[in-house]
Amino acid sequence: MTVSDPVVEDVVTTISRSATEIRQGLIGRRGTVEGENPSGDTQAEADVWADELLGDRIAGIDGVGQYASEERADIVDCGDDPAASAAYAVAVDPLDGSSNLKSNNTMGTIFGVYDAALPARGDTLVAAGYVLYGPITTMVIATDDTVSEYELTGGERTIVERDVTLPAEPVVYGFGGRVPDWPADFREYAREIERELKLRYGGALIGDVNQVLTYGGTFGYPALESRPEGKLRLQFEGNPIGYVVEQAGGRSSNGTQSLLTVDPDELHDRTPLHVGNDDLIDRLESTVA
Ligand code: AFP
Repeated sequence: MTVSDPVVEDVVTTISRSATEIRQGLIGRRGTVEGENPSGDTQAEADVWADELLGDRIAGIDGVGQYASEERADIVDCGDDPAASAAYAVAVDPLDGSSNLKSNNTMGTIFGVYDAALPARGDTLVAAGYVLYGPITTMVIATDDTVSEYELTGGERTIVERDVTLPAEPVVYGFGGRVPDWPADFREYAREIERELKLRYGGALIGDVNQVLTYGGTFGYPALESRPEGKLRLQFEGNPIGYVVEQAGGRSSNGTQSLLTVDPDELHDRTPLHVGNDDLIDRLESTVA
């Protein structure tokens, strides 16, 4: 099943076809490189390699005017006229959860296709999604029409579920950061949720969010006492994941508002990130607001 917008379809196909290569390329690239990414995080060899691979391919797509990555300080202007009104901007987290490489746990590739120059609000997204490197490689693609899930084999994608929606009854939760570093109001909310749902936290946003999309519940990486701006990046993680979950009938929040309505200042802005069933996010906002 293809996406109706031909440029978005090209982006999605480029990522899905690269995913098989990325998964294979993780072998032998599990070490870290000198230096840090623009957010100050340690980089795995695979982070840099996946970014170079995806950057070259996505920047070459007609209709893409900008490429930006969690691993690069600056935006890459692509094509003849990057500022062309018809041009989309593609933001990518090439390898989300790369610290899971060492422990051989789930990881992902996250993408967002913005109909605006970066840094952009999440409500300018026309498509977003992720590849999940789990026991099998799957891909979730959200557009303004629907959310679909695919299995990826041999560079091709096979639809496994159309119109993916968050299950009405929440089952799982996962919260990042350390408990002593959670603000008191979030700790109060977390204590309630812990008594109601099952803990599922794997250390990679994509793996944890995919559990919420599959079983219902909530994932959060809250504002911390030591880091009130949160850990996760708005352009590369918050907006794309917020878009997917909202398109699937759930909600996203930075603690006070939908992630998709946050006005960005900088390309690598961080944000508190909460996604999941409506009533769980409503309860979060009423507790921490
Ligand atoms: P890495 O890409 O450095 O592994 O970070 C993964 C991540 O950005 C996101 O995927 C996780 O939800 C979150 O960080 C995990 O953070 P903690 O290591 O603090 O639990």
